[in-house]
Amino acid sequence: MAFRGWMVVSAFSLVSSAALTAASARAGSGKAYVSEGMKYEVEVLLEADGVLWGFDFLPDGNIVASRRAGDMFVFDVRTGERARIDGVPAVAAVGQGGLLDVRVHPDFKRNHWIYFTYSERVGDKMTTALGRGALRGRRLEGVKKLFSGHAPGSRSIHFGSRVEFSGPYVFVSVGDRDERAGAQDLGYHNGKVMRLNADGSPAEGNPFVGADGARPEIWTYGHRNPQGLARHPATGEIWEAEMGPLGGDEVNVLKKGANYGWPVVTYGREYSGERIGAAEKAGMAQPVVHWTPSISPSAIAFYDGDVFPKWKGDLFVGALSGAHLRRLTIDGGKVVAQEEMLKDRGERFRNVRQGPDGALYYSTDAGRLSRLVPVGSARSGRFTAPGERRGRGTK
Ligand SMILES: [Ca+2]
Repeated sequence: MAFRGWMVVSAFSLVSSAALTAASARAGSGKAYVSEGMKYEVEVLLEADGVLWGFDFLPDGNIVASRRAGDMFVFDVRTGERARIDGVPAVAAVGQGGLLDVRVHPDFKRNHWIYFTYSERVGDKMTTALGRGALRGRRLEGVKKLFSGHAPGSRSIHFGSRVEFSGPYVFVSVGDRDERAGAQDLGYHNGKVMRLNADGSPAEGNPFVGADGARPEIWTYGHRNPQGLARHPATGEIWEAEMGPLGGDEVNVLKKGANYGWPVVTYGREYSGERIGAAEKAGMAQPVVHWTPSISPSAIAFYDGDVFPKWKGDLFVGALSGAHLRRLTIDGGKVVAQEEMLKDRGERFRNVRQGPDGALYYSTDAGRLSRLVPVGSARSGRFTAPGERRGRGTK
């Protein structure tokens, strides 16, 4: 496929190679999958190099995406054109670190704000940071660091992190940085989910404001490596997914000030097989669902679109080591059914989001950005959701 793309580039040198990669990939596999009686197929939109960590939708229907290696770009779904965004700060792309999540602020039309998380160097250590800039044209302007996790650590793993908006608040998750005790210590941001104002300051009403030695940004604690955050479209609750060690991956519903247990309470074990903690303890919240063996959940997303009506209310989980997209049917806050999807594709599913067109989009560690559409609509490249016009997003 790459060779064919290169050939076309030679013939039509005015068109960018990124555009051609997308256009030739769009032909898709044409393979039909079935879920809840609905036939769907995968439309590969883009093949980038390396881990496509985050992506989100701009109001004009274009997609802003982050590569863990450290760059951000805007992708035009209609033309396949990809344009690099200038002004992205340098990140520490080491181990699991790099440029991580990227989100479009709900009020982007007015403020042009893009939020992103990344691992940054602090002396000879690293930590997780949250940045914001205004996207104007193909440039991030007025970039500011809004938050930087305490304390920086020497390991290059467990940075988290996701960003989720809810009303005026910005939720950000940070991993335990492989220093377990910190997840239970309110003096550290490690192993926590923060609730911030739009400018990165601690939100009013946060549970540990004024508590001795506690970080005022903290909303919940006792997390290991949370790479999934999603606001429930009906209840407004923030749901979270985190990776356990050997087993013990979890999805949690976040409650103000709650302790999710790590490493005191976990269903996971040491890689040697030894127990780490107890399964339960009074005062520590239990997950909604947990997985042993591990599937390594990265992003999570609720589906509430009209394109796949039988998926309404379901939670999608991108699994890395599990190499599938997992669909959870939720009833009364409980997981009542699970489906492993797209297992035949052999991908590590890094991010998943519903598009403004009602299709389900995902990105992978191999750098593919794809969407699930009803069978027959991918190859035309003209998929349009019922009752919606292309490029008229709401997010
Ligand atoms: Ca837990």
